[in-house]
Amino acid sequence: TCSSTGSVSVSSTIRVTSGTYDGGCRTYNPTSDLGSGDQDEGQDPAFRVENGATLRNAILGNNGVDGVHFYNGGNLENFRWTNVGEDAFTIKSSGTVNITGVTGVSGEDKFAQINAASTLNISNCIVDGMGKFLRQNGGTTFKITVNADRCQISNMGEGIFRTDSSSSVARLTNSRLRNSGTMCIGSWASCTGSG
Ligand code: DGU
Ligand code: CA
Ligand code: CA
Ligand code: CA
Repeated sequence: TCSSTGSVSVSSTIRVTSGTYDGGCRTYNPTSDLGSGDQDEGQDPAFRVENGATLRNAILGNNGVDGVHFYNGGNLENFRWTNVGEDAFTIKSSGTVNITGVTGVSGEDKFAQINAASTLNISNCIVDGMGKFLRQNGGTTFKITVNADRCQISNMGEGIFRTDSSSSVARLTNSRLRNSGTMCIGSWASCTGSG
């Protein structure tokens, strides 16, 4: 996990469209141009990762705005949300998203928001203090597949995995849970996990 090596202000979304963007463990501070980090749904993300590209080694500062958006798959490694904003990350279009070595704290509602049929592999995560770990967009029935492994999840007001789709699948393995609410909420085809 990074110790901050300096800070950068972000007044428009940083797009990672190919290869690897290495943040050098700098702290990225969104300006109010992107949003205020509250529950407003109209905010922009700090980063947008696309087409299998990789974002690594960065800290999102105290204004979490709409976090990180993924289009057509992508990778996130060694990343910290200092203060999760509207949500921490969103899968906006189909693909496989691989996330490892991440910490996110102090959200109000969701850590992960899944808005398209996709596979999410997330490992070595620490998530503390928000409503839920993951939400498939309310009212949607496409299939998502979620594999969460070696995560530490604590202080979720509602729970861990929530969907309205009866074709979606989620599992949590090798993880530690404390005050993490209900494991599986909604109509999952399969949902398993324990601390
Ligand atoms: O359907 O799409 O909260 O991506 C309504 C909206 C809402 C999303 C979601 C998100 O569900 O804005 O953060
Ligand atoms: Ca939202
Ligand atoms: Ca959002
Ligand atoms: Ca917050």
